[in-house]
Amino acid sequence: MFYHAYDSYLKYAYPYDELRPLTCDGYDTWGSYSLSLVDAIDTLATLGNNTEFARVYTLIQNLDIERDINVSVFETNIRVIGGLLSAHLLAKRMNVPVNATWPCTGPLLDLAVALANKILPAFDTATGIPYGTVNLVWGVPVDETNITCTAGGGTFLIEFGTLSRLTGDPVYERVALRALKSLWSKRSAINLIGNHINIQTGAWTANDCTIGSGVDSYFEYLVKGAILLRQPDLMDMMSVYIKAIDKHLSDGSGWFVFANYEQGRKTMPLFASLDAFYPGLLTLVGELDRARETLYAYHTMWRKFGSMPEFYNLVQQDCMQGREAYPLRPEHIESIMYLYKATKDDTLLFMAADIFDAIESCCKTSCGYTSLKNVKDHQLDNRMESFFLAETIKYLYLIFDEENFLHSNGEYATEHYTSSGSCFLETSFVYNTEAHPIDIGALDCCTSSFIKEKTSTKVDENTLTKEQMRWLRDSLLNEELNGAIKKNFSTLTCSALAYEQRFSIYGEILT
Ligand code: DMJ
Repeated sequence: MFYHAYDSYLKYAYPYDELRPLTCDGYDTWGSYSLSLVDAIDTLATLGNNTEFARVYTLIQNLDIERDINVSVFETNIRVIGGLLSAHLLAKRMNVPVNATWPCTGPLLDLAVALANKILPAFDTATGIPYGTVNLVWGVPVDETNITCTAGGGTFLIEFGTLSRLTGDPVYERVALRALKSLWSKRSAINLIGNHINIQTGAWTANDCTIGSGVDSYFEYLVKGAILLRQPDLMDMMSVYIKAIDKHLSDGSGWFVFANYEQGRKTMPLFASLDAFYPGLLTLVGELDRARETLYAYHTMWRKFGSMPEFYNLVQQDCMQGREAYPLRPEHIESIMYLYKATKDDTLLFMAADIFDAIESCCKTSCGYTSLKNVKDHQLDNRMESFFLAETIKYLYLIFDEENFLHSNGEYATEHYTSSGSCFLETSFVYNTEAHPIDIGALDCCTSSFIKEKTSTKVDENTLTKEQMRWLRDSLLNEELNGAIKKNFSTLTCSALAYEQRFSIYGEILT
């Protein structure tokens, strides 16, 4: 499956962002980054393809990011910066020559930093929640909207935390945390949040709370940020949200619907395909029975359609009109992977096989795999989003490759020697929301080198900014917490809908 999709992209679409699998050509979608290549490079590592990984590793170092083009801050972060960071961290395992200061330096890390610097101006808002778009040359466009979705504001900590911990520059982690915490501060008295927010005033402009579309990866990054950066307070926040979600969004039988964030009144009886990441999140926080209940409910949807519609009305028992598509999304398979990893329940393998078979028989074309326009008649669309290579296939593969290095849960490690001592890599990975794995050990490796370097030169307050000193102290504290937090959590997802489309679905738009 992977090579049919990937080779077709290379043959028909590269250097465009995406493949069109019906017309067998390519086009740019998210910023002319050759996006599918950047999104797919770590899937090559997952499959153990050293030669192709090395070829792509060299190729993407030349990505031109000095272009007068408007790009999505969210998508650039999760797909491009996430992909670059992951490839950077996997380079040594894939036998790409790295220098003595790797993983704290490297060409793809430099590129990720340069790209992050291009989107940093987006965070300069009254709330700290970023704008949705930047121009790679000019910064935030003058006419850029002040409205962003919750996920668009709160899905940066994995990538930006990684940048800070690898480079020693706290600015990235700081802005990402500020945005996350700013969203937290806007929760209602019943601990729910809205769907879209004004980033200058902090007022919610779409009042429906959901676990999925427009919100999903905000929740995901609280959990994964807590794990990756050892910040228990983020996990505490998610615990509060989980209770409120259970109370107000749950229908009591595994499904979650939309509810008004202030009163908790249920507003729309809709399932959205992005909801399907949630059993994975419940697995990560140790709620296995509840994860299973919801995942089984969602699998009935898969069995009904041989795919999942973008939106389904649980009362009418039908797809929402105009939202019947299946764009090859990964969320359901992602949750299956987490739950299987945690339980080894064979039933989940059969579910994964269902998904593989359906995609193989319904979505395969002579030049790739294509989205379904309508899950009811399996009419084909002409799009293979890059996340099919980055996520859907990776998670599917990982379910059936139980010995894969990415499954490491601390029982395996490789020792890495640096000028400040040795550290351990590949003990455990956290996936960003685009399924790009981040090696937790690499962050510790660079953080401790940075700390040793700074402390051995007897840093006085004058050589570091206050912010750097605070960050250093926090990092040292986190090092201590390192041993204390033993839970093995690990994954998961922002929707790729245009804002206008979202506005048309969510009932309550305030301006
Ligand atoms: C991906 O880009 C990411 O998983 C994101 O968080 C949600 N949308 C797609 C997959 O559905």
